[in-house]
Amino acid sequence: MPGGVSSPVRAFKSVNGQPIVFDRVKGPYAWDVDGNRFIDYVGSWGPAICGHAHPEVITALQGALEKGTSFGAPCELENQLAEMVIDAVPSVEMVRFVNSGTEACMAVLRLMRAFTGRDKVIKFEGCYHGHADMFLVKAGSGVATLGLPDSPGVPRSTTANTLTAPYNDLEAVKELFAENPDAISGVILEPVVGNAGFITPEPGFLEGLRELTKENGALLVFDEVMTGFRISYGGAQARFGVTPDLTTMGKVIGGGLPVGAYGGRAEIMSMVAPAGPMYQAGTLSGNPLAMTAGIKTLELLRQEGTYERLEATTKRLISGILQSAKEAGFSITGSNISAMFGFYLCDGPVRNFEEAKSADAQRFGKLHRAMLERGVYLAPSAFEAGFTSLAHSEDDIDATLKAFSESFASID
Ligand code: KE4
Repeated sequence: MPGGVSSPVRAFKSVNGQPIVFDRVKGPYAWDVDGNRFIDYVGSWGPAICGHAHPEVITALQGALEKGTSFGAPCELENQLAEMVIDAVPSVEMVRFVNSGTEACMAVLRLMRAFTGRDKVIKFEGCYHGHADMFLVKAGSGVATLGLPDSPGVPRSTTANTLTAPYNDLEAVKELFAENPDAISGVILEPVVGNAGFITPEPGFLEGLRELTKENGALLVFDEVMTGFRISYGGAQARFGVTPDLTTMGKVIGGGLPVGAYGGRAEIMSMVAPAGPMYQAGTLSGNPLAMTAGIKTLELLRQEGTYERLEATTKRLISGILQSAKEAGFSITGSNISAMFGFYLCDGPVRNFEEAKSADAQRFGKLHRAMLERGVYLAPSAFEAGFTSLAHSEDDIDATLKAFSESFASID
């Protein structure tokens, strides 16, 4: 297995460490094969928002297993999850399930082009939309972590239609539209960036993109694979009150099983085969196991008080992290929105990828190792966000903050 992992960011390369091999997870915890327990703030990169292996999700899956693992035919469950997504996410009138966020983003780009008849797309530096060729341009997450701004194997002809701008820079987007009249199918972005560390949209940025795309006959697409059902039950679009034309989702809606989805205005989604001519398909799309895990997870999330609780837990965590860093004399900037948080070891503010790269990645590596030694598992990269869950207790947060305080005091 290349690098000994199934996904690059797990290799701990950017924190100069050896990956931890997990044996099992439960609630906020992970245990490695040597029996060491960690308080987990990666949560399988987002899906474990209710806590790992939630008993109600496991029970629902056990029931579904008895009826088979994959049908390759329509099933009631996919309609049930589709209705829950449509009811929750403001932009979604129609939805198609796939098996990963990458698939969802690949399909949504094809749909943007099919609907507008235009080939170019605007993405933002540091945003990551999966590993499809046309998105591997100044991407975030593992691409940034491994310093692969343009991966080998991606033809220039493919990325020639991918235009990039700095995040939070409306003027740069305006210029791209002016330089490429009637040629840009749309703008795709993480409405809250979790793949360049944690970068929030400045006031007016999302609203400005909504206006600019409308003025130019282009589509606005929110990649909510990470923010969906995490920033709020309706995603970032509900929280910020900006409705895109199309949305991609993943992670949480699979409840820990492989699921991605793309959806949006029925007028656009009706182009997707077999309703329309735009082809996209998948053997395991909508499979009953993944649908079952997703349905149960959303049922748990839509309960009263869920997001207030996630906000309180995460606010206490990030506030404590900032305080312990400052007490140790470190420069730090950071924040949270609901159950997503991040910090940079620099003065800040961090408004885009260039500023994120100015943070002290070496020192982050030392902090990451010090925290592992104290039983806390942070994302193994300065270019990732952190994730809390409904399972992280007050005691877990206390223990985490104690580990941060000791770790900051122990590194230089
Ligand atoms: P997947 O193909 O990994 O399911 O989704 C791709 C994707 C698309 N869009 C956004 C906003 C995403 O965050 C992701 C995947 N996120 C990374 C974590 N930063 C997945 C972890 C990994 O690559 O191992």
